[in-house]
Amino acid sequence: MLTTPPKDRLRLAMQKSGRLSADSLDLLTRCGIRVKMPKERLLLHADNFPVDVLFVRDDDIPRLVMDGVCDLGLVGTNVLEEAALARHTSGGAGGYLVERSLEFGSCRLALALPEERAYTGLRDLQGLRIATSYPQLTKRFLDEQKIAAEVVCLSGSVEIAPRLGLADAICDLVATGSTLEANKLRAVETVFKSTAVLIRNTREFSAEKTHALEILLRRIDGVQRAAEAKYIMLHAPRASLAEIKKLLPGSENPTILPLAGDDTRVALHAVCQEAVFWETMESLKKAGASSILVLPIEKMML
Ligand code: PRT
Ligand code: ZN
Repeated sequence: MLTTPPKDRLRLAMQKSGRLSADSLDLLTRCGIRVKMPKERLLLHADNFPVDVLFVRDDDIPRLVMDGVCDLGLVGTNVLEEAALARHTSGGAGGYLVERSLEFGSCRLALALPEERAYTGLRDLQGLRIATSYPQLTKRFLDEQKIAAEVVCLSGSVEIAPRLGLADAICDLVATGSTLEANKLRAVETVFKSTAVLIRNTREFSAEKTHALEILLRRIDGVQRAAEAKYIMLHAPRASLAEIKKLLPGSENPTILPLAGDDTRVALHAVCQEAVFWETMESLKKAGASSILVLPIEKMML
């Protein structure tokens, strides 16, 4: 039985096995925190950072954080908002704060109808039976849109509900859309856009935990900044430097170095804060750049 986390170590809840687990663990690794994947164990201690990781089902994460059993959690906003709405409806206490939005776990909760069913607008949802694992988010959307429809709650395999005659429509998570397609369904409305987030309990942390969280957040920011950022190196005619600098996405003050034995050309090094696409490289080449190298950046602290 788990009780309140210790005063000097953060307790972080993350998904044990599922769509968020590899990315969650990868985020910790990239933040320099060593946690070995569990075999049987529920709670693991990082050996080089004051954090203990609790591996659980994603649905349990909001409650564990709101109740203070864990200080932090990595969870999708779909699960978080659904749990928060349910808690609000039942009058439960306990709060959370979103510390960071993360660059994984993106999906949307969408209303979908059988392909053959005509759809001209929200009014066509009136009076339908809608199957979902997200009754709170679905009901909120329907209420906001003033649609009277019946919400049927299913815990899984929602996409087969129309075929089984259990519902007329579904409200389920969509990422690529291939599950809908395979089940001859088509998304007609987006109910909620979701991404993974890092949340914390709202109670005041001890000085040790506050300090550890500050370091963790700084590292997460560094990891997220570095994910898109690239280090770019190229050779360019001196005469085209102004044009070339304008083409570099999100870069300030590049370093310009002379090239041995060539007075007309220089080497340019720059950190680009945004992604460098092939199109950008092609434009650079057109502007006279050559030997263009784009390198990943592992960590960044500004
Ligand atoms: O066992 P546990 O309860 O922990 O896991 P789970 O089975 O409830 O969740 P899991 O691992 O499937 O998803 C965890 C979280 O990942 C979700 O709560 C979302 O925040 C996020 N996520 C991102 C997704 C998807 N993308 C996603 N595509 N969760 C589920 N799906 C499912 C969706 O339900 C549908 O069945 O994938 C299918 C649709 O995918 P596409 O690509 O075919 O559109
Ligand atoms: Zn789940």
